[in-house]
Amino acid sequence: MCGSDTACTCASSPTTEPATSPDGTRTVYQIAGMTCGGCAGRVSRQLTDLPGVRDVSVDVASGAVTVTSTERLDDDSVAAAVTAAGYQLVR
Ligand SMILES: [Cu+2]
Repeated sequence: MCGSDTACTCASSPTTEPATSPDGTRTVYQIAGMTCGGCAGRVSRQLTDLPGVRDVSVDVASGAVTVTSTERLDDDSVAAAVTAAGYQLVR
């Protein structure tokens, strides 16, 4: 990528962020249709209602929704919650 064979630092560096942390499992979902903070709020509320969910963080610009839960969530449950909010889970 950077044109240098030696001492290249642009190669992919190892991910230091663990998939699971002591406070739960973090999963990033891609959701289509969100355009503003109101959308984010609706999605966030629906997902927060799912059993085991501890935290929901929505990035409207990219459509990425990070869900922290005590255990791994069922994709269908997440999709249903997103649909209930009026949006679509991309998978
Ligand atoms: Cu909106």
